[in-house]
Amino acid sequence: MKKLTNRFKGPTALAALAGVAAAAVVLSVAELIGAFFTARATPLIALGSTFIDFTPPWLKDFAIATFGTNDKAALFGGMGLTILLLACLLGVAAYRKWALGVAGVLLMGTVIVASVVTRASVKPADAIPSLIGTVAGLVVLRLLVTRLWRMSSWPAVASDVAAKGAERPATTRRAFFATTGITAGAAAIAATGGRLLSAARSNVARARESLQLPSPAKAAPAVPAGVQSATPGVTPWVTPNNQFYRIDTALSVPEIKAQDWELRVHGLVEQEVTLTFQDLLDAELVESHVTLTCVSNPVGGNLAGNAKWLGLPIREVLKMARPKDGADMVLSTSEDGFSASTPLEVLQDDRDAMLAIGMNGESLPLEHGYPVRMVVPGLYGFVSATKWVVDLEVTRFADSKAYWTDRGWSERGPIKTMARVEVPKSFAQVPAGKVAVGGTAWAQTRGITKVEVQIDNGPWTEAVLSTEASLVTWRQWSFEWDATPGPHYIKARATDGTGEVQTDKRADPVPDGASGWQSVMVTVQ
Ligand SMILES: Nc1nc2c(c(=O)[nH]1)N[C@H]1C(S)=C(S)[C@@H](COP(=O)(O)O)O[C@H]1N2
Ligand SMILES: [Mo]
Repeated sequence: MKKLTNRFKGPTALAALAGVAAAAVVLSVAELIGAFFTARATPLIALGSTFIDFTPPWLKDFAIATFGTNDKAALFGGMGLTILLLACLLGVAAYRKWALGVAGVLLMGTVIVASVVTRASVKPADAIPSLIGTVAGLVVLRLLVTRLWRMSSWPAVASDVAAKGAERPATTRRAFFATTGITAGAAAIAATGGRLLSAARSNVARARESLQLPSPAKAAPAVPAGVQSATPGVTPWVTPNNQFYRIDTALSVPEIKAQDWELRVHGLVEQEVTLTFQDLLDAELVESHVTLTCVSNPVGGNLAGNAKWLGLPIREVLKMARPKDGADMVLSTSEDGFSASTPLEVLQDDRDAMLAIGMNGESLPLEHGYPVRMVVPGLYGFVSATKWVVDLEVTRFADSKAYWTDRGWSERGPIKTMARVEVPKSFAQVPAGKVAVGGTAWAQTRGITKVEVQIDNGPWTEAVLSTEASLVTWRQWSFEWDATPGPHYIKARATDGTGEVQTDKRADPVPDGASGWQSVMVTVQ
């Protein structure tokens, strides 16, 4: 029994450690060298992105519902754990049979290289860091495993291990830990250095700061007084850039220099058009407030934001390209390979769908699509709001599929009417008497004409609507509630400009947006 414990506990744990060190070397060496290549092609980012691409809709939905805009941190956490476990197995396998170790490292290298080279807009040379990392990992694994074999204190495990260790000088446990420790330390330094170096080498953020936006040919209509809900604590009507929700598949934000940016407009068009950033600066830009909404937003969720956008109406670009008969969709693609299918007529009508370069008076923040993104009033972001947009293909819904359509989501995504209760918050404790209730409602392009509130199973009562700024922005509301002690439920529902009352039918975000009435439980004291 003693023998068995020794055999499996001692060397196995150390072998696992060796595996972890080797995997750390693969990733950190590749990360460090990767600083000189495309950021998106460093192994951790590429692996994570590949994982996202294969994420089924239910899991994406779960991740966003559970972690919200922290979904990326959660992804990296999960990925780290998985790699850790596999690395332990790798070490143990290599210790038992070296050929298995070689196979394991090569498999790891292959998976990384495959995920690197299948990213959009990466060059074959971007595989170099991962290849070097793989070789380095293999060398380190061999080094550490050899030390383990040479440790005389283990009873022979298998005959070939014994044979290998027999005639060599013995290594001590301490020497093994020292080597592993140095390796792990070096890996940590290399990985951190790689990240810092990537950041230092990127000057897109600085270029963005110094970019001067032109003034619009058509300024945004002045925001009328009284758009803000009278209830304190309701979301600001204009969402500041640093509070604007961020949802995308980009683990590393694409860094596109404005002077390198080009948009190709092609497909079913009479005339292919290529636009440069300078073309946009020189064009007649328009400015308008538009509320963006994510299809993954659960009832009562906060994946919606309202900003003042500056850009060129896509209508004008399409006029130059002249779509052919039969075209009914524009497939917009980002530099990192995301794509969205937007109905052609939506981009041609007077709602001012735009190629935006400005957000609330600044250049687009990098994570919101710098230098150019699409903003399309009335449609969820996944079918319209392509950030880092570089390609518009005029095509047909029957011929092309967008990124999320291929992953179980709808090919079209008009925004559903939604009322949100923001004050009081769920599970709040409030004093009896007059309680200010308030929130935000939206039904972009149709507008909000009524919000009603229901307490428990009482009558639906009209809330006070704040001033309407336009049909493409959200509208806030407030409601004075005479609260009596005890637990209560506050529900809200909106009516849109067509007269349709928000449905109480519950739907999940997949495939075309959540619906249902939000119900907020509060305790009145
Ligand atoms: N390139 C790119 N653009 C994208 C996405 C993406 O994953 N990649 N996500 C879309 C989705 S689902 C939404 S809801 C909006 C969110 O825009 P925001 O992050 O600026 O709020 O961007 C859209 N544009
Ligand atoms: Mo979204």
